[in-house]
Amino acid sequence: MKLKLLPHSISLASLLLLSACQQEHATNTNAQLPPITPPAISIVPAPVSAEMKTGQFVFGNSTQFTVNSEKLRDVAQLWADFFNVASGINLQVQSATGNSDKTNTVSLELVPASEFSSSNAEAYELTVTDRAITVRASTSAGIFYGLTSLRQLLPPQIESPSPINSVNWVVPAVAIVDEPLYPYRGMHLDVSRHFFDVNFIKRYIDILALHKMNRFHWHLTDDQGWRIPIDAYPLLTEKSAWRDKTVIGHTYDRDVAYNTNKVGGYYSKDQIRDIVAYAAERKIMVIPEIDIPGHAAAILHAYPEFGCIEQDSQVQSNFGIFEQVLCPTEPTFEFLRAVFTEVAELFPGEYLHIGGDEVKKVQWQQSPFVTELMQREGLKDYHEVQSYFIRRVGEIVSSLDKKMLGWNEILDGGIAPNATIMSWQGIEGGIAAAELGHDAIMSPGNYVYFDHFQSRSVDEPLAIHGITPLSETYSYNPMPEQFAGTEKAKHILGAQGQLWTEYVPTTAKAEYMILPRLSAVAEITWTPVNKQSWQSFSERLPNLFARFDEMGLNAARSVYAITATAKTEGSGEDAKYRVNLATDTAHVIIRYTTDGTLPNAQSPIYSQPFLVEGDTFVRARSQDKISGDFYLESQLRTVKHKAVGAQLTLLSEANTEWNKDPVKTLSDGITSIDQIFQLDDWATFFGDEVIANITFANPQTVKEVSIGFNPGKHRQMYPPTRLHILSSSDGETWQSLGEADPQHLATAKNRVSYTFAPTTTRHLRIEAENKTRVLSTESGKLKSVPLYLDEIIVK
Ligand code: TNX
Repeated sequence: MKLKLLPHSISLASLLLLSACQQEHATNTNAQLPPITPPAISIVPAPVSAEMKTGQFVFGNSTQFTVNSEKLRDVAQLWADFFNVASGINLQVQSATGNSDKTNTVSLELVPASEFSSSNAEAYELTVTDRAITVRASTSAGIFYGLTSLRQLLPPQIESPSPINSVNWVVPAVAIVDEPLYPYRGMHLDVSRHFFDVNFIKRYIDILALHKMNRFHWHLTDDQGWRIPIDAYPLLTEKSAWRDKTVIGHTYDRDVAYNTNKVGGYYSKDQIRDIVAYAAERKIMVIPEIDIPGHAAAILHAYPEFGCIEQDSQVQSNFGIFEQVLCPTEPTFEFLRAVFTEVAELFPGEYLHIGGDEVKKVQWQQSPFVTELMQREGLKDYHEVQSYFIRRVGEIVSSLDKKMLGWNEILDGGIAPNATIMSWQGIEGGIAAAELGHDAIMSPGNYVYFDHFQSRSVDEPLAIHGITPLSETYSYNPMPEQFAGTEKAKHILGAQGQLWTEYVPTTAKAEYMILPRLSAVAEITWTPVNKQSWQSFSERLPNLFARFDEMGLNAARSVYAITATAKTEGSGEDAKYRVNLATDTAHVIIRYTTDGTLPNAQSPIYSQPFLVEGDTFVRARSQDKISGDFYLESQLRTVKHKAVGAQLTLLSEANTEWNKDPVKTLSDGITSIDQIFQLDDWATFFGDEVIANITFANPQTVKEVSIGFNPGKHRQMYPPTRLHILSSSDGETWQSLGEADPQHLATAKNRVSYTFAPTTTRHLRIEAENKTRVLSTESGKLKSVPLYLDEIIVK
C-alpha cells in the first residue's frame, strides 16, 4: 500500500473525535498532539549546509541542461534519463557555451580542484534559484552527488517508474554546500544464503545511489552456495551453485523441517561486468568477497581435495557455523591464486575481500599435515595457523595489485601486512587495527546488522535474532571516541550495513530489512556529527518513505512500532502493572486496547502510563497523524498469580550476560509474548538442572505451578525433561508434592505445569531438569541446549 502524503485529506481533528469512545482507563482522549511540520527540504543524508532562499525553479520542456566538460556527459545523461521517466520531460545534454542564456537552465560545472571550495573529491555545491540550477564540483562523483540532492528536492513522484502528469516538477530555491564525512559508505549483501538475480542487484545499487553510498560489498560465496564462475575450477558453479533443500523457518527451530526446492544460481562473468559497470556509473565500487578458509562447505563439495580430512561435504541446507575448512597446503594456495586472479580481473576496485570469519579449527586439529606445518613454521596455536593462512592469501592479493579486506578475525594470531579490517564483532577489531596502523571499516553487529529484528512488534517477520531499531543504527558513531581528533582517525574509513540473507528468501524481504536502516547508515557516514539529529532524521522519513513507495520498494514501517513495557506494583494476585507505551517518533499517535481486540480508530489514544491488573492483554498500534494509516502491533500480557514479587532464589546459575535480571523475568507477572526477539527476554540456564526456591511473605494455599519455556517459534526452546515441585514450612526440609507427567512435558507447548492437592505453605521449590540432547546440524553430533525460562506462575 502506498503512503500518500496528503496532509489535508483526513483532518487530524476528525481522527481525534473518533477516539472519544470512553473506556475506563482511556487516558486523556483529547490529548494535545504535537503538530508536525514537514521539513522544507528533506534530503537524506542531510547536507553539511543548506540555506533556504525564496522562489522555486520550474522544470519544463524548454529547460536547458548543460555541461561545461565532456567528462560530465555520462553523469548528466544518466540523470536526464532518470528524470525523463516520471516527468516525461526530455532534457537534452548540451555543451555550455560562454554566452549561453542562463534562463531556466540546469548547468553542471566541473571546476579545477585548486579552485574548488573543498579539497574533498566527493564534495559539491548545488544552487537553485528561480532562474537557474547550478551544480559545481571538482569531480564527476561530486556532480553525481549534487544531482542526487537535486533528485531529492523534487517531489517524491519523480521516483515513479511510469509517467506522472499531475505533478509540477519544481524545486525550492536553496544553496547547498556539501561533502561526505567518510570516504567509505557501504552496504553489504549476502547472495550465497539466498541468491538474488541481476535485476535485484541493480535495484540494490540504485538504493545505494539514492543515498550517496559508494561501496557495495558483494558476499559471493559461503557454505550454502558459490555464485561466481571460475574458469579454472568449473565445478565451483557446476556443483556448488545449488543446494537440494533449505531449512524452513529458523535453523535452530525445535523441529527442523526442510523444503526440497533446488535453490541457488550464479552470475555469468558478463553479468558481473555489467553490474560492476552499472555501479561505476553511480560512483559505487563493488567489492567482491570470497569467504575463506572457513565457510567453505560449498568449495569442499566441489573440490574435497582442498580440505584437511576426507569428508563428504554438501552445499549446506542449514545455517550456522560449520566445521568445513580449507587446508593450508600448497595446492590450496594454488587454487586460491587461480580463484583470486579471475576475481581480480572482473573487479577493477582496489579491494578483494577474503572473508576470514568464524573459522572452526576442528579439522585442522585432526590433520597430521597441519601438525607438521605448525612445527615447520613455528606456529604456536591454531590462531597462528589461521594467521599463516591469511598471510599467504595476503601475498596472493598483493601480487594482484589489490588490497586485502577481511573480517576482524584476521587479527587473531597476528594481522597480515596491509590488511584492512571489517569490524563486525563490536568495534574492538576496528580499534585494534587502527592502533596497528591499519585501515578499518566499522560494521558492528549491534548497530548495522540488518538481519536483526527492527522492533518488538508481533508483526515483524522472522529474523535471525536480536533487535536493532532504526534509532539505534542512527545513534551509531563510527569514530571510536578515543580516536576523535587524532592521527588514528584517518584509519577509520567509514561504516557499512550488512544484509546476511539466511532468513531473507525474497527481494521484498530484503528491501524490508534494509529500508530505512540503510538510510541511517548513509546519514551517519555522510553528515557531520554535529548536524546529525534523530528528530530531524525522523521528520525527513515520510518523504523518504514516499520515495521508496514510488520506487515500489517494500520499506519497513517498524520505526513507528510501539515499545510496550510495564512496571509491577505490589505483589501476589493483587499486583498492578503500570503500562508504558512508547514510540521513537512524533509522527504517530498510539492507540491501545485491554480487552483483547485489535486497536482501531475508535480505540483510546495513549498519553501517559496507565494501570492494569493481572490477566490483562494489552494490544497497541500506532497510527499515522497525517495519513491515518495503522502500523505494526505490539503486545503485553500480565498474569494474576500468587508468586508475583515473592522472594525467588535461584540455586542454579543463570546466564546474566544475556539477561541481567533472571529473577525478575521469572516473577514479575509479565510474560514474554509469542515471539522471540532476543535471548535476553528469557532467563537462560546452561546446566542440566534449574532449582528455584520461592518464599511467600505469608503462607499461601497453592495447587498449581507452571513455567513458561517456549513460545514455539525458534531457537531450540525445549521443555524441561522433568518438573518436580516441593514444599517446606521452614525452607530447609522439603516434602515432595509430586512431579509432572513426562508425557505432558514431552508434548507441551509454551508452558509446562503440575497440579496437586491444595497445600498451604510458605516455601515452594521448583526443580526443572534439562537433559534434552539434540543433533547439531553443524557438527552432526549430539549437543545439550540451554533452558530458556519465563514466568513461574503459582496458582
Ligand atoms: C556471522 S558476520 C557471519 C555470517 C552470518 C552472520 C549472521 C560474519 C563475518 N559472519 O556468516 O551470516 O553472522 O548475522
